[in-house]
Amino acid sequence: MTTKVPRARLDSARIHSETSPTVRDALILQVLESVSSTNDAVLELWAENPGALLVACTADEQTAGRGRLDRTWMSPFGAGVALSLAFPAKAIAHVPTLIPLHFGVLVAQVLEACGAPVRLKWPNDIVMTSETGEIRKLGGILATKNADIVVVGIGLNFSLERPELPTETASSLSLEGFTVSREEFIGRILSATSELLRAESTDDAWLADYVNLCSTLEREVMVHPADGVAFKALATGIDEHGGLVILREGSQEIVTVGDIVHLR
Ligand code: BT5
Repeated sequence: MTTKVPRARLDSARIHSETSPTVRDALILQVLESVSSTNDAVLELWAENPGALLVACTADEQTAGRGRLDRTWMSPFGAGVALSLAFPAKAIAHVPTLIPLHFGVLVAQVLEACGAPVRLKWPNDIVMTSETGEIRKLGGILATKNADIVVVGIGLNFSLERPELPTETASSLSLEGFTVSREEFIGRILSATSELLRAESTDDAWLADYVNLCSTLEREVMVHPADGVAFKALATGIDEHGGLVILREGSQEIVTVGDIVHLR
């Protein structure tokens, strides 16, 4: 019989020590044991801290984590990162549809620095790809923007085991052979976010990084529009608003909302 070692709680002091000194002064960070959704908790924290540049909430477990279109996001205790960031909408020039793409790039760059090279699947998935092109989902991003505030939620599987994963195509960093500290990841994401907000840049050079990291391009895909019938197409690019450029029966179209299945 094997006895399982209980999973450790997030170490708040370690997260702080992993952030760069410039972030520490501007950051309000809440580390919770359990919460319904960090995207909701971060809004409460934001309301209590008017004027903050960056407010963040993370939790060891979410009991009602959300994906896009009100889908469920599984966050079993101590096995992943559920992290939500809130910052003033005026601190970022992007149109809302670009925000999850840009944070996808930050997540991929941070994971690369932590020794785990991942790729991105349009629009908001953090994935690993096999040599045969098979995709395994490790995480996702859920971003909302209104006139005053942007909330970016990042969900990432660190040590989830196979039975804990909701689909056959889901995976975790540990199942893929990578050991990454959750605290280091969170600390680095907070630092990268603060740098992005301080830069006040309208430069979209990062979009080239997205294109390089995106495993969806130059592939045949099945497009499942949010409100329509699925169809096959070739994914060829990303437009300036973060839409997926596709060739459908020889004509170019842009997909703005929906799900993509990679065919080969
Ligand atoms: C996403 O949605 O991938 C965005 C996930 C964002 C989660 C974060 S966690 C912190 C913050 N607080 C929240 O409440 N949410 C954010 P979407 O593309 O709609 O994918 C959702 C689908 O992924 C589900 O329908 C499942 O099929 C699958 N899924 C759910 N949990 C998963 C997990 N842990 N790993 C891999 N796939 C998962």
